[in-house]
Amino acid sequence: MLFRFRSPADPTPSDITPEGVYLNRRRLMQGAGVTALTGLAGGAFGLAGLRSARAAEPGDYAPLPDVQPSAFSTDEDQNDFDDITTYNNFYEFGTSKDAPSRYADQMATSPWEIRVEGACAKPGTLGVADLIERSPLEERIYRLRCVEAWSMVIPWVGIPLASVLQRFEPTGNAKYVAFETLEDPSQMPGQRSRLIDWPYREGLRIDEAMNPLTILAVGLYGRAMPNQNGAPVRLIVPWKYGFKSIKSIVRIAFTEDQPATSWNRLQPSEYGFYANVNPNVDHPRWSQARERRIGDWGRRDTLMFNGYGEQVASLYRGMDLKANY
Ligand SMILES: Nc1nc2c(c(=O)[nH]1)N[C@H]1C(S)=C(S)[C@@H](COP(=O)(O)O)O[C@H]1N2
Ligand SMILES: [Mo]
Repeated sequence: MLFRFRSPADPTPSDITPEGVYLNRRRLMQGAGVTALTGLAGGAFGLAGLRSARAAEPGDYAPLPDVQPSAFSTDEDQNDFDDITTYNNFYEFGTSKDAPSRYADQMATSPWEIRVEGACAKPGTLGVADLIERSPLEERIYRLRCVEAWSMVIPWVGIPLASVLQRFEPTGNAKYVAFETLEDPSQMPGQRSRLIDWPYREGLRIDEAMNPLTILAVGLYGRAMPNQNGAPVRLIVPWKYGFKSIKSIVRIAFTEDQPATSWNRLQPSEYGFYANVNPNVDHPRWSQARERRIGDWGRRDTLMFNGYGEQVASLYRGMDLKANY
């Protein structure tokens, strides 16, 4: 079910300006706005690109074989397939929540390779078909908490990121891991508008990347990943705000220095590098204390580290989480 109702307790759209609207406004102030806005609303997509939303069905996606359950999964109610595949953030396809489900089928996801390079002994490429075929797949039913104060519970299918990274033998200089999404405006109409300095970039400290909770997800609900959710392979870091979980990855690099990340670069006072879910540290424009689970009426308390503190709190011992937001 697509969420269409707002409880009176919800922040209004003006409380939580979707990142893209904020950016359009910023560009307006820079004098480039008219082009940016019209580009996004019509021109960039073109009439032929205007599609009606069609609910995806699990049966549209290939089943993934031998998916094992995980002790890290939550037993909370899972969001419907329909919610998970029609209420998305994937700015490469537009800034509205339904744009990815309308436009992401323009992206070709097979064959797909990820370049892995930087501070490692064995740089190379990772073929995604091969990765899926040869890796033990796990179901990880995780909470995903968006910085916009909504959340979902999603049954991902994935592979621990650590097991993938280790194949490339990171060296002692590998202090961070940087990730990049595909950049191809011919397949990603949102990239024809310069909302973000494409490609979308994210990064983790190496110990965060190696934490057993961190996965590369290749599907959901036991099936291949829908394009709007980041096919064919995306990151999932469940204790961090959703924007860290970068989609449709084509490059992974081990780095010595903290890599530049898209949201941090756009608005450093609002989006930190760490972006750990933290109900005690408000976003400058709204509270992070509570959240709306998509599909629910009311709101619930947001949990420290999105409820994954037992696994990850030790990563941040001694750090000031107000300064390192
Ligand atoms: N490349 C890319 N990755 C991205 C985004 C994006 O716009 N582009 N949005 C992020 C945000 S803000 C969220 S909340 C999650 C949403 O994932 P979902 O649509 O699968 O629920 O993806 C993240 N990964
Ligand atoms: Mo998000």
